[in-house]
Amino acid sequence: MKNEDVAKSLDKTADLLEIDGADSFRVNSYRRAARSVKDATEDVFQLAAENRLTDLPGIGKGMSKHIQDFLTTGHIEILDELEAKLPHGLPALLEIPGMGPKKVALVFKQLGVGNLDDLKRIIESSEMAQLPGLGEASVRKIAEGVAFLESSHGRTPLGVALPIAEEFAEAVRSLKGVKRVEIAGSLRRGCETIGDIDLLCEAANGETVVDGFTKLSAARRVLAAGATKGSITVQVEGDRELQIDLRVVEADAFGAALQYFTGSKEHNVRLREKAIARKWRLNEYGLYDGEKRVAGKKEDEIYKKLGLAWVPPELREDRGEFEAEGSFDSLISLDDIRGDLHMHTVASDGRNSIEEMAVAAKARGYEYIAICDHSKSSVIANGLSIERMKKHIEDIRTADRNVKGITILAGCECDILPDGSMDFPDDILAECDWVVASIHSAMTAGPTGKHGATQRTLAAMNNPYVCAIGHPTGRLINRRAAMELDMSAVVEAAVETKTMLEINASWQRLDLKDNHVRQAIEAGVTLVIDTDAHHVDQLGQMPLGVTTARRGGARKDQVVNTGTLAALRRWIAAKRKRA
Ligand code: DGT
Ligand code: CA
Ligand code: CA
Ligand code: ZN
Repeated sequence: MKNEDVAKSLDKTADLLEIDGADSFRVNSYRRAARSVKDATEDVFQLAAENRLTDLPGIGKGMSKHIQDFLTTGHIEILDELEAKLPHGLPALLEIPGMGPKKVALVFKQLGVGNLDDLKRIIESSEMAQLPGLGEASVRKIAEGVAFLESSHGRTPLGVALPIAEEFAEAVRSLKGVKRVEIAGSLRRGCETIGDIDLLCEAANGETVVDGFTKLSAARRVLAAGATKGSITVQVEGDRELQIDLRVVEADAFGAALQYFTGSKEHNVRLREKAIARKWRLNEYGLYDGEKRVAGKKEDEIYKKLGLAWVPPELREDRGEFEAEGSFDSLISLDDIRGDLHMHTVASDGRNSIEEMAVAAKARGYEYIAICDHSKSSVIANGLSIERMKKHIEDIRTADRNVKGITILAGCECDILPDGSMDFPDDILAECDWVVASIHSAMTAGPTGKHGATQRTLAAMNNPYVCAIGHPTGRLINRRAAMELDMSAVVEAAVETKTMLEINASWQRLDLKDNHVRQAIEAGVTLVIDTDAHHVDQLGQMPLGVTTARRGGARKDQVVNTGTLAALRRWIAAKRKRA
């Protein structure tokens, strides 16, 4: 059990208490405790063993007892009571975008809604819109939320699936007789969500390898176990299960199998047509001229023999990769990244200090970073007032002098307000080296209705101090749909105003997404790939952003943080001078 598990149970208790109608003081005490446990740098087990749980902020004697109980028995009494009392389908309703505990409580108490099916029925009828405080607009939003949830159902975000896949690949690698393991499927292509994990291994003793695979302790259920293929499930995100397929192949077919099982299906169909055009055959065992295997051992040979350049997995979607001229050598890669220009510190809602972030970034080999804490309107994220921001800029300057070997830029993530103005006045922004502007509020409605988000974004880009737009569409993978944004207008204005667009590499966001990346670079936009790290560990999310950029076909020279600090400064100065 980890801090995360404890925090989840405390959060769930808060949710159910709120649905049950408990007073907000009590609800908040559980929420605060959950956050405190999640943010704790020490293991709760350790803290509990030393009777130090109450050292954590927001955890008093009573709460510490609940946590102790949970650690020893796996139960929190009050949570058990709530679960026994309330319908089992209620917590799932909280997953629906637009449904908070208050609304769940309302439909439960007034209309007896106890699960998703009940809710769908009630949405169809007119009853729901008549409830006090709901109305047609919010019912429509909830209906959209249900549809959104169902469309994403069963797919796991890339950032969740990848570490699981790597862990299992490593476990299979250590099984007897295994020569080589690769991740294939949508995961190798870097898709933003994953249906199942596909692993491929080279070994001669298929049956024993599959047997070892199905007996790994993290396996929850075994779906299939044969001589060359095994399927298991693992638990992810609460109660959901994620499938992992393992296929065992011989060395001579490994490249062909890797190509085949990487997909996509659409890409493979096109590739097979190329083989057929030469009167050859292509399958997961190799490329054949009659009975003769002309390629199979190595993946790139298959492409080469068909007269093609090897296609990076991220581009195998039949979105123009067969029509592309020349090789894909200039596609951006992780090694090209020289800095990270969006991260938070304890000054707003981050967990580490400026120095800690800088030292961690330096350890990753970066030459520069920008500290971008929240501006004053982001109240829940502890946004900085003007006075605090002034002091923060000084602190960043001091840290920059103290930490050698990396440049720390003074930046901010400034809110774009509902009317399109910036949350900080220009004179504060002018003191920053780098400004990311983001929308965090009023995401569904703006002053001009449907185009609110577009107008706000365009207004922000017109500010000479705004260097980049942060997470431009505001979507959260599987959780919240993108804002209604006229992306053509945004990319056009980005070029016109010399404003960069961010690929936010945070696993929940990946925003811009792949097809928007393509649209942006085709229009001539310069991109910046940032982690938006709130903790030193999250600096490690950069590969997800780079993968997204690769899926959009971005070259190194189209991403500003592959360049030198001097080039970055020139870019910023050029925009300021235009104004
Ligand atoms: P997913 O799991 O839904 O995120 O997507 P994939 O692409 O990983 O799909 P999956 O796991 O069903 O199959 C892995 C790869 O195997 C797929 O990308 C291409 C290949 N494959 C599977 N079934 C077929 C098929 O019927 N025809 C062809 N050409 N390829 C297939
Ligand atoms: Ca798959
Ligand atoms: Ca599969
Ligand atoms: Zn941020």
